[in-house]
Amino acid sequence: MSPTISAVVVLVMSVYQCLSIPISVEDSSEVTEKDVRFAQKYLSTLYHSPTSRLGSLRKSNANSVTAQLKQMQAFFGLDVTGKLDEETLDIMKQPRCGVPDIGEYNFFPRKLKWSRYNITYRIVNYTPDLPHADVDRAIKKALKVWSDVTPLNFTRLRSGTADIMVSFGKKEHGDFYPFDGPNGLLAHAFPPGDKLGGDTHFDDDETFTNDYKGYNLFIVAAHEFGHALGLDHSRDPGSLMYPVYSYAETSSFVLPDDDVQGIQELYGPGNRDPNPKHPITPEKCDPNLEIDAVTELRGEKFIFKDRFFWRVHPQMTDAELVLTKSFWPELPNKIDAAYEYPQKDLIYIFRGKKFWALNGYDVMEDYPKKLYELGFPKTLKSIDAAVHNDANGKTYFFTGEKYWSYDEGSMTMDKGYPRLITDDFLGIGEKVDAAYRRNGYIYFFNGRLQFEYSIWSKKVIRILKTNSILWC
Ligand SMILES: [Ca+2]
Ligand SMILES: [Ca+2]
Ligand SMILES: [Ca+2]
Ligand SMILES: [Zn+2]
Ligand SMILES: [Zn+2]
Repeated sequence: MSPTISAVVVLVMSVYQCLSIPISVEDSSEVTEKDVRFAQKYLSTLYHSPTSRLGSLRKSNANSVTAQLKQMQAFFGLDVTGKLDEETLDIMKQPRCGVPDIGEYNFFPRKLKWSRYNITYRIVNYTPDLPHADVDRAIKKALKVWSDVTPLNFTRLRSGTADIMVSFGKKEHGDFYPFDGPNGLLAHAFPPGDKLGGDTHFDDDETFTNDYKGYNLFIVAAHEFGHALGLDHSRDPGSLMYPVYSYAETSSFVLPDDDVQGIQELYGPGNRDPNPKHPITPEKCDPNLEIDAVTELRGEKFIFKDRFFWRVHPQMTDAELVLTKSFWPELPNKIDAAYEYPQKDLIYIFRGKKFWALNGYDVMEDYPKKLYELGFPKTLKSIDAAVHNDANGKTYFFTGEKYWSYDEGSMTMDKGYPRLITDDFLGIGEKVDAAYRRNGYIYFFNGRLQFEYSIWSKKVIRILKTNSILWC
């Protein structure tokens, strides 16, 4: 990418800003003037297309902004209206990578990649946020994510010019792609090539960390190196190359399958993959779909599967797939069970012997706690499912073929439990994967099936496919 092209981009951005091309706004929404300006800047930075760049210098038309907005909505799987609404703005405001989602590489019809397997890198300067050794380690580990699944080798240079020059900078930092202060854009990288090609820049107005707080340097770097090796953004919200930042457990990080496919298309597989099990993003309408846990939360349904949950609004037929850690970074990747206790506006999340109480985005103090603190035997390793019954104040916990009854009022386990599931919940099978309650029914999930169980008549009313909860 030549500096001339970059200069054109900056010029176009300023034209957009001074002409203030209107974006149509969804009528009922509470989108402000400031939001509109923000959205214009977002689109001109991240959705500029080669034609609109030059075209809009002469006759800047509102159509191209609408077209960009539609492209952005399509990229993120939103309703493609071409109008700015709150849902679209929410995504625009999430911290993300500064590399455009579309447009940037349309100049280059060929796939950009390095023509050799031995690549050098150099850490040019450091952030004050972390000790040098931590930065060195994060960068090395982030490159290893890619060399593990390809024949690529990375060698560190201490001086001179390396292929991948890694640096930290603020605002305008020498490449005509200025950073934007705290949050917003976190970093960017150039596709393989000479000079700036492969170079990777971090916005040092961010706080970079080696844990879940702030922005984890390893995660941000691993994403950027994907660009430095030739990858574009992915629409798969489970992929590393998804443009929006999300924390992932770094010690157990395994490159998702979508990214493995992408990089191996460019370089082929290596022969030293230490962990060939690369996580796949679940398909909601998979006829064999089984789920880990389900709960209501303030009227919405949260359906957990692997590292994700689907969020289903009561009036919407479209389920949004979200990484659990992007909502609650402190929670484990995968969970066993979840239930809502509306009286306290809490949901409880279970994994192994631990559980967490959550109020919206916040994890309550003193959590996680241990299962035995609820009255379970200390030997119990995990639970399968949990559901609260508003009608009698009890919460039922399912473990294998048995279930327990817990009294939320007295905060004690009821006497006489565990009992056999088949003795008290006829027709739902011998185990429960997940359960939630709604309008006098409990929905029990067991494999590919869900059972609509009437609390009053104590019997199964309907049997449905598990994926019907996702409107499939
Ligand atoms: Ca370079
Ligand atoms: Ca920033
Ligand atoms: Ca479960
Ligand atoms: Zn990116
Ligand atoms: Zn830069």
